[in-house]
Order: sequence, then structure tokens, then C-alpha cells
Amino acid sequence: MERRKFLTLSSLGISALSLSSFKSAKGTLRRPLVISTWDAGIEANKAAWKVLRGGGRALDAVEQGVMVTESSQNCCVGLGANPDRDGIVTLDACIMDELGNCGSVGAIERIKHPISVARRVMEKTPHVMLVGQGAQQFAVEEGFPLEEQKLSPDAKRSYENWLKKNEYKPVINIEKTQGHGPFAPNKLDTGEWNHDTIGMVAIDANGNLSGSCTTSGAGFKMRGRLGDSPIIGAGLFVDNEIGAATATGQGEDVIRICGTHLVVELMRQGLSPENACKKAVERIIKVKGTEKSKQIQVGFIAINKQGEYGGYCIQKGFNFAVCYADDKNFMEDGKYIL
Ligand code: SD4
Repeated sequence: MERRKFLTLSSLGISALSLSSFKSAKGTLRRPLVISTWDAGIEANKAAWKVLRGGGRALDAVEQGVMVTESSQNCCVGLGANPDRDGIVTLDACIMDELGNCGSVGAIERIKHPISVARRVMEKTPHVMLVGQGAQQFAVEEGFPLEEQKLSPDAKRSYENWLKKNEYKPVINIEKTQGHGPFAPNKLDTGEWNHDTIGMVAIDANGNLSGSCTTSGAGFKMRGRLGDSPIIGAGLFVDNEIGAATATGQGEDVIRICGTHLVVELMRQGLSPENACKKAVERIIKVKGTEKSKQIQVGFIAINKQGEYGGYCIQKGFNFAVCYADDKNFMEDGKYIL
């Protein structure tokens, strides 16, 4: 927000929060603003909003927001999530700030908060990505406790089910409770979710953007497989001049088009967040072909520097959580193409 406007309103006793809906020439300017993928985004947004409403930095908001999801035992993300096809939970995460700094971990095991390790990689090493044992070693050196290697009851049940068929093929990520939030616990039992990721992007009261993305990766993936989520420009991209985007769904197809980098570049050319996400989805369909695209799901969400947001996906079933005020934290269904 423009500093002068902020100071004037502050001196009138109006809090930063009430600024979230003041009008600009482009329509309603929502700032601060945080959006995140899937139903679990509601709880994650609440934690992010606590940071943003107090005037905090978007980077802290996106880290603390997705930590909530990583902590949940009954969720698709974090150590309680589905394992790879050898029965081991391996986690990927990345984070990016308003200065273009970024950090990432891939295939890390027994660490509860990969997003925080990704942040340490960004802040404390000369590197962007650490993977596997090296990432775990770094986490331990940084004081992160090594958790037990044990499947959560939900993941164990779902892995045992998977082993019966041992079928290795992509699943179409959907949220059957679409738009109904909040995130309900035993969804593995009811089959109400089959996704594995939370991506979050935010703009703070100072107009700075950041993003985070954390996942257990595609359920029952090959051992050693990395998806888009820990890859800057695929699962997450932030450009503080323009906007920020994150992705979910079939990671291989997001990587092929450098998905979130593409979304941000399309916003740079003047597209709204929603239209930029739509064009990126269209690109995937063009590259993959319509018939094969019907077998997969990809969803993008994005915000721009003006505080506008949007999302788009290949097919029905993707949703995202939007928060820009104490009483405005709600689900939106992603528009879809096929
Ligand atoms: C991956 N993009 O590892 C992730 C999976 C995902 O909802 O988003 N699932 O490919």
C-alpha cells in the first residue's frame, strides 16, 4: 500500500486490516492477502493471517501457514501423509521471498517441518536445494529433531490398500468436499481427498510477496522421485515486481512447462492472476494433448502486486482458500477447462 495513504489512515485510527478493501483504480485492492491450495488452506491461512494482520512479513506468514498443515497427522502433507511405493514418507518443500531468495529440500525423511529446513537452506547456505540424506543431515545440524519413521494410521491403511493392486499410475487430484471446508479429519477413510500438497502465496501490508510449497509428493511414487513442489519456477515462483504463483497436481506436467514461472511471466504481460493461471493450464493441455490431459489434474493459484488473486485447473475438483480479513477466509472452486 502506498506509504502516504497508510500513514494518513493510521493517524485516523484505522488499522492496517481495514485497509484490505480500499478502492484503487483497478478495483478492490486486497492487501494483506494470502491464498493457499485445497481445503487444508483454511487452517493454514488462519496462521498466516495472524502474521499478516499484525503487519508481519509475507515470508513469515507463508512459512507459519503451511507449518500447520505439515503438523496435521490427518492430512495429505507432512509426516502423516502417504508414503512412496516402498512405504517411506519422503517430503519436498520450497520457499521464496520478496528479494528473489529461495531455498528448497527434496526427498527429506523424518523431519516434521521441511518448509523450515527450506528456509534455513535459503538463509544459511550458499545453495538453493538440498536433497535426501544431505538435506536431513543439514536439518539435524540446524537443530531439527529426527522423528520416528512410522506411518500414520491413515497412511498405513491407504498404503496397504494400494499394495493390494500395486498399480503405478497418476491419480487425478480432487477435493470431494469442494467448497465446503473446513478441512475434515478422516478423509483418507472416506476417500474425500487424494492430494498431497499445500502451496501458499501472500502479499503483506508493505506490498511484499512471498510463497511456500510443501508436499509428501504423489502418493506411492517411485523411491527418489521429485515432483514440482520443491522446484523453484515449477511448484512456486515469486517476483516481487509482479506477483507470485504456486501449483498442485501432477508435478511432472508442471515441471515440463515451468508452470509457476510461466504464470508470473504471463502476469508481467498484463494478464490477471486468473487468466495467467488459465493460460498455463492451456499450455499443459497443448503439450500433453487433450486425451492424456483428461487423466491428470493440475491447479495453479496466483496473486499479483495489486492484491488480485485467481486460480485455474485442468478439471473439476480443485479448490483454494482465500483470506484477506479476520472474517474473510473462504474456499473458492477453481475454474476448469476440461
Ligand atoms: C507432486 N505436485 O509431487 C505434487 C503433488 C500434488 O496434490 O500436488 N498433489 O507432483
